Amino acid sequence: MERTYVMIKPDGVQRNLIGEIITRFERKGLKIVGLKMLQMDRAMAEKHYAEHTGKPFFEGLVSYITSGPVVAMVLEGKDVVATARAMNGATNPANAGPGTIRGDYAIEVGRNVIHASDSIDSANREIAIYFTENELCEYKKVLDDWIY
Ligand code: 3AN
Repeated sequence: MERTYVMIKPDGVQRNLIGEIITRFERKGLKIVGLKMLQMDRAMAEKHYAEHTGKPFFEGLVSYITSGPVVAMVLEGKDVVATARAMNGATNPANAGPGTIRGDYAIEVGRNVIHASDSIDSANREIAIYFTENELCEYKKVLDDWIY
């Protein structure tokens, strides 16, 4: 089953949105197979955002993402990479539709509350940054036959 990496960024934690955001993914029917809170350091941030190294917003991005704890999770389900991206909304909250997490809770692109992997390859790379194999849970829910 497909997996993706989702992270509630420091502003989401500071604004008491952890429960609200996790609830959205649970109610959608996606399965949480990994979950923890952590404080990212600079090395971790540079690894996560390696593709943005050298961009004008890179330093601001690193200091934002390391400014406080984040909530890291791995979600599993059919087409979960695309589904989590759609639920998050556009990177710039100004372009994120109502009903999406960024559309409902964010204004600034530099404070956009949530991250989700943009491809299966990115998901595999990002999951390995944050979770060891034994921190991810394989389990079956009684309703697995019709809900993920
Ligand atoms: P997404 O998180 O939607 O995949 P990316 O990967 O293009 O978007 O960007 C990663 C993060 O970098 C964004 N979530 C946002 O916090 C930040 N970011 C992207 N573009 C900008 C920008 N133009 N100005 C400030 N921050 C940006």
